[in-house]
Amino acid sequence: MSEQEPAVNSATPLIGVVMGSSSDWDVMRLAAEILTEFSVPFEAQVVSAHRMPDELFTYAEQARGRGLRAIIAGAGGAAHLPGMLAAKTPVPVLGVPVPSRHLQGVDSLHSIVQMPKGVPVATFAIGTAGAANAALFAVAMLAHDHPALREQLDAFRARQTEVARAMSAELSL
Ligand code: RP5
Repeated sequence: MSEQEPAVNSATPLIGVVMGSSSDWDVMRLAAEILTEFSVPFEAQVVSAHRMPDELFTYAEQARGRGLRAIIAGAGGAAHLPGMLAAKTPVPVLGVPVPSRHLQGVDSLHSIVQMPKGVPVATFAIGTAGAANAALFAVAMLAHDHPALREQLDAFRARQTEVARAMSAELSL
């Protein structure tokens, strides 16, 4: 694990967080917050598939060489960003369906999850839960080579368990 401070757009990111628009950031920042909590170096940027196709290709083509271990890609509507990234890089792509104005993200989900056989995109839940879980999944992937992350993940889960156990005390008529 790098000793450097975690930050958006770290000099040596292990995880790329990309999205189709700055309007996706309210959702995708949940992924950034988890990566920050676990001190995983990452970068975050807008790479619109249909408005910046050249940049998308460049990003995907350079991802492995730059040392990215996973790309968390969020997009809404006809959400081709994760699939196109996956088509152009062997780096695992974790897709986050962003809620859309007219179809509430069901369109985003179907666009991302229905990849044809041969080019996988790991697809998460619509919205903030999906963004957070994609980051937790990325942490779990890194944890294999980083024992400290494994311990952090165990502690994270243990805290959740304690919170859930305490919930019974909140029940009342
Ligand atoms: C997609 O279109 C983006 O991922 C975003 O979810 C959606 C709307 O984009 P904006 O019109 O807000 O830029 O490409």
